[in-house]
Amino acid sequence: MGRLIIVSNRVPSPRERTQPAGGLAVGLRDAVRGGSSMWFGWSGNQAEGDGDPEPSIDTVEGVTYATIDLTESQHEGFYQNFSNGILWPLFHYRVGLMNYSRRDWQTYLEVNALFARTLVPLLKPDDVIWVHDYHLFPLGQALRDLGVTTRIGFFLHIPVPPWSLVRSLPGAELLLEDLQAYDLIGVQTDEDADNLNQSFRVNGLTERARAFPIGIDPHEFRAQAETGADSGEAERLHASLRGAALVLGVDRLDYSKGLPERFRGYEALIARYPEHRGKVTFLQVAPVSRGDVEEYRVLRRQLDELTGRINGAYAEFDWTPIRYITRPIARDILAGFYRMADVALITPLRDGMNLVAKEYIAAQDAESPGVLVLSHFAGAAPELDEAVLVNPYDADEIADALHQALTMGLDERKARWSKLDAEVRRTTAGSWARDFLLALDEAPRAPPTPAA
Ligand code: GDG
Repeated sequence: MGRLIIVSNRVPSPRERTQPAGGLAVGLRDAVRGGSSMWFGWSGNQAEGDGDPEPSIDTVEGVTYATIDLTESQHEGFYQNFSNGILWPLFHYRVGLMNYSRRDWQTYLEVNALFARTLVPLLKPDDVIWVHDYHLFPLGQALRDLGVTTRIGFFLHIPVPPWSLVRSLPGAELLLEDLQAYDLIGVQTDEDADNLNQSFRVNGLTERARAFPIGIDPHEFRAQAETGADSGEAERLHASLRGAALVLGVDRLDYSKGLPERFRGYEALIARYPEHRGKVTFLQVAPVSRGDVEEYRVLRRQLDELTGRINGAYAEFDWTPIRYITRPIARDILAGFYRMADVALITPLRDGMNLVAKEYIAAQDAESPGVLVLSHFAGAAPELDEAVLVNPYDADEIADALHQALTMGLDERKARWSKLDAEVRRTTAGSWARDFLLALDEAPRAPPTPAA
């Protein structure tokens, strides 16, 4: 067996205790454990000179971490502008937020070529390469152009819209052609696979997409939640609620997560069901993400305003309807909060999967589990269909779902939760990686690259 080479834009620093919020790092950390593997990507640091950077290499607990620095203009064009300002909104069905520029597209291609040039000297002939996410669509082709013939798989963590939307990206056909260099393309749901295969088909390309829904490590998360629920922080949170029910939201501060719509849904609950006033508290944890992209700054201002307005209108001198935190919270404490929460309110407008939904289920106490209110548009919804599913655009539907969740009897909570828990245990981070890599091993090989 050759090594497993994971490539992603950001490589989490193995020596840092606090890991950044974000689903990709969480899923992959579990995948690289055990076996011989290398994780390659951007260090998060700024390069000084203009020449190709030297990778820095660090081996921790059997995993080799090889990272390169990027210059400020590479980071801006490749990561901030093209990946997060163009591809992210487009793939989340938000074409109107896409800020297209040819120059950024060029930088995106150049950085992918740079990743390929610096990775190739580190490769061995029987390595298996697994590339992750939209930052690196063209990497497989760039590696093939440099003569790499081993298996290369790709996994896309975000949703895939139909071709009628994808085609709004100038040059979308070129990206699809580049994707043909991968032997297998994994996406989160059947809908995503159908959409991507449709894009391949209408462009006369081979259908290579298959659904591999990502999971978590439920045993580890449950243990963290049990420890976290006994922490001083959980005790303080509990005491501060003074008997009120806890509704919890946890998301990176991102416009795909439906936060303003969610706040309005919660407002509709306390407006239309006055019996919950003073009896419920909504805690939203939303660590700031991509704060240097304009749309994210706009969203933050909007949420600041909404929170202030709703609290101003409904608070009592001894009750605050919404508690809103934009700093990250340590993972084990957060897990404890999940366990304490009576309801998790997870209402993205679009989401590749949404690991928070799975973590919430894993964290529950089987004797008195909480209720998951989940958007139809999360990739997790087809698997977690025993949740109370909502259309996140309808504030009144969110309010009704919250009321249903807050008043649900123990028997129904247990019945729903045990089915959800079985789903969360069925596809874990480990089984996801194994299933993908097995399928990659068996996939028909991508056709050889035509001579340049
Ligand atoms: C992308 C796709 C897909 C959140 N706040 C804090 C914190 N988190 C952790 C959560 C969870 C992770 O970050 C978020 O994962 P999600 O899956 O919910 O969302 P994205 O970051 O958008 O991830 C997504 C995922 O990739 C995997 O394929 O599911 O659809 O968008 O683990 O717990 N962690 C800590 N403090 C926080 O305040 N420590």
